[in-house]
Amino acid sequence: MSTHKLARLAALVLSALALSAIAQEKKGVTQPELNYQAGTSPLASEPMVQSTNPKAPPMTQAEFAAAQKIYFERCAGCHGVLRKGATGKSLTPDKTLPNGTDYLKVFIKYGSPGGMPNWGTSGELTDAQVDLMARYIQHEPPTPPEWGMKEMMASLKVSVPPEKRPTKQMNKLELGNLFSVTLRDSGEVALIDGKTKEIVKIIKTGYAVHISRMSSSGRYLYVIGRDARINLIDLWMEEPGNVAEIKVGLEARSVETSKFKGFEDKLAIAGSYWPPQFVIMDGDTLKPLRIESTRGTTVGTQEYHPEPRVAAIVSSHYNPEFIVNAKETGKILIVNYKDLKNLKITTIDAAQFLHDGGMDSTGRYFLTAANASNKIAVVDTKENKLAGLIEVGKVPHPGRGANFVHPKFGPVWATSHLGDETISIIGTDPIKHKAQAWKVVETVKGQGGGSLFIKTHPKSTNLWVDTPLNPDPKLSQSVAVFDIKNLAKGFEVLPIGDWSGIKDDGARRIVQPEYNKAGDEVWFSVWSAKDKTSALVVVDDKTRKLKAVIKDPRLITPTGKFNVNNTQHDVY
Ligand code: DHE
Repeated sequence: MSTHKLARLAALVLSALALSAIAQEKKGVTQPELNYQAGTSPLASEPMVQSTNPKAPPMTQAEFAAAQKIYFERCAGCHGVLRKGATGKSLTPDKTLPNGTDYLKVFIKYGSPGGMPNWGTSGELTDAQVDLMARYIQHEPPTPPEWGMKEMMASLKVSVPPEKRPTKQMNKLELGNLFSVTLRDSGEVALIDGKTKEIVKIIKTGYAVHISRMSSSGRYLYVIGRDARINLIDLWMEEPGNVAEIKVGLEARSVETSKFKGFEDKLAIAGSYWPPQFVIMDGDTLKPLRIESTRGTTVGTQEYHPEPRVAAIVSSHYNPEFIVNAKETGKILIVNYKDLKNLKITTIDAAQFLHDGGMDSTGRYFLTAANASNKIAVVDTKENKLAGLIEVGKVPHPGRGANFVHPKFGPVWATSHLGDETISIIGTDPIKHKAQAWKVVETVKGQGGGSLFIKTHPKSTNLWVDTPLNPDPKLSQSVAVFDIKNLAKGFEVLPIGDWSGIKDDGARRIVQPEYNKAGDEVWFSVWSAKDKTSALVVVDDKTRKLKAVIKDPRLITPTGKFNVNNTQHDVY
């Protein structure tokens, strides 16, 4: 190596060490937060073609395969499947080759305050693996296979055809108060009776199951796994169970159903991370009808992006339309499902890195986080226009958000943040509170950063804010609750982790408040690793006192909980 190169490298190591120290001190970019973004992709086990770049350092096929696995388990969540960049930087050979192996090794080992984890010094990767990854990213990124109509049809299984299904509810369950609970690491959902708190049934679903959504009537439950498998569960059967399943891609997060008058229970839609596309299906069989790619140009600089992942999807109540977030391009697609042969899509420019979101209390406006842009975009689903683009705190993460009536500013919607402790409250009434509409009317401070979900209910005056990804266990194992009538008073902290009675050394992260149908109970997941005890804790909403603890060896890694009635009617 030349003296010049050596000097450059020495300077880089020194600055990387300094930056890494700053990064660790810097509030907001915590290790759990980074790990959350860099979640494991099921693509790690997909066979892909190795294309070798002769200018890049040599790699054997075995080395390439090992590096590819690490890439999809640790890096793809931020840098993208094709390494074109998402919330992390682009890592294509035109960028990585000029830097060279030694330079790249420093970044991989020590990280950067921009958000790159210190994979080497944290002990997550050995020096040999750091070297492997530095060489790997100088080669052409391998491309996973596409997944079109042929593959979808081959994966479709309709185990109980519609004509063999009951014509009325055959069980005695109070379906509106049933909860579908994600058992993340066992690839299952638990159906739990809201009144008795008993597990009605555990149903096998996709790998690292992600969310549940309801059909318009509340009869069908749709569950999607990260492996893009959708399970259709009929809640009317004597014993609710799977009636159809399909694999819509290789990796996915979102599923939704048609809710417009005349289309109730008729259609379903799923969006995938890979391939970057969405598919509209028959609501009662999951038969794919129309696949549409999201590949295209980004908002602002209008550069081509090869893999805009599909994030949240909601269903319009005003038009026969689905509202689809294309994450990397920052575009919100309003897909009219009335005529699938002559598909009409309205494209709304929002901001990059669209993620999760929900409706306002009237069901007309969709408020969604452009998370790494620190913005909330508002879409008017009646007029199909962008109603606002609002600067909020650092990395908003609302889930579906929280709607309530602010004592001074009228109807509002709130989000908490992954990257700071604030809660941004946004006015949502453009008629009676025009001056405040689509503006942050108040910002309050919660317990800390690392929040994922915020929740209230129309019948409640409590606003619950979780902090499961905060590095301080005191915060990640408890929840903050505000009084909506007096937000300035600050919050009370409830030690949900302690209330669960779990004594082993599990993480006991408290995640995702979810109300029961009546709005007088809030359910929390106490989320520990799959070999540790987890639980659900139910709190009385009025008294804020412990009401019940649901513990069962089958409750492995519970995370999201979806009350049938609240999910069906967008109550949050
Ligand atoms: Fe989620 C919703 C993507 C990690 C629990 N998550 C969503 C949505 C998206 C998404 C796009 C919105 C779906 C919709 O409304 O149509 N989630 C991702 C990721 O890409 C990410 C960051 C990394 C990954 O590897 O998947 C990720 N999510 C997580 C978790 O680690 C969580 C906390 C635990 C788990 O079960 O995996 C988690 N995500 C949830 C939950 C919702 C969700 C509970 C639905 C919230 C709601 O109230 O609707």
